[in-house]
Amino acid sequence: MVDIIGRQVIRYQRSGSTNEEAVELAKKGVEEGTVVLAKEQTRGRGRKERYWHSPEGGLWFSTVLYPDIEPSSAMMVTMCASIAIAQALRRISSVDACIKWPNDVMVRGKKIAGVLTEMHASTKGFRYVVVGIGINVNNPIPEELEDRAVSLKDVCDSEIDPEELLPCVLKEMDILYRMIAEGRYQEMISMWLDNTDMIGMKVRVTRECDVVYGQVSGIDEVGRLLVDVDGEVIRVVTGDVEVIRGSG
Ligand code: BT5
Repeated sequence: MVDIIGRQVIRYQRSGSTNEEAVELAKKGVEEGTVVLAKEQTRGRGRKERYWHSPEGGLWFSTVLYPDIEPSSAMMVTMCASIAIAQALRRISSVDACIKWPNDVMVRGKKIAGVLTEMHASTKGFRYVVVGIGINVNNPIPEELEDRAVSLKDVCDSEIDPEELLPCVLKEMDILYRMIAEGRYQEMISMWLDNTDMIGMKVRVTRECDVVYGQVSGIDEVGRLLVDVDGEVIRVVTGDVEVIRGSG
């Protein structure tokens, strides 16, 4: 039984983007925890308007939230989603899933899932937060993504019903979201750290203005990545972080 997340699930056969649908519902004040799911997306989105390949066979959905937290702690919501995915995947299929900052879930060094968080905040706080989750379950991975993406079917050698995975992810998210509401950020950070293998890895960080190289030393109290760059620890808020293979 869930408290908030997944109390209502709206299902589409096909949608442009479930995030787009969920944002529209959030603007109308739909019940918190409403999930919009599509079997197929025709305009699936990643961060920075990148595309998200989402044909039939995968699990593509978005959740509407109205968290009562400071906008500076927004990353907690994304963390809640990525931890939930990693834990659910392990629970349902025993795959070795780990999180790559900020929002990717990886299996065998390739991306199995991504999270896109879109929000509207004012000085008074959040009007809404929409958390979009895409998990490659049985969908084929196109050739151009084969070197960096993987599906659950590929790693398990058998098909898992996305509808079976959905309640597992929702249940995990529900527990973690309650932790956010109770201000248990430190516990969330510890769980995130338990689910990553990035600590100590050498990384390339592409920021808006430059590219820097360093070694991951942790994350801070609001989820920013800490990277040691020539003895100086920088905090990465946004940006793309690539692990330099062979490190760790
Ligand atoms: C993400 O962006 O990882 C966020 C993905 C969120 C998708 C969900 S599905 C439900 C909801 N509705 C939406 O429209 N979106 C959300 P980012 O970190 O920017 O990664 C995007 C990059 O991942 C692309 O540029 C590709 O290189 C790669 N990519 C595209 N499709 C992929 C897939 N199915 N699996 C793994 N990698 C993929």
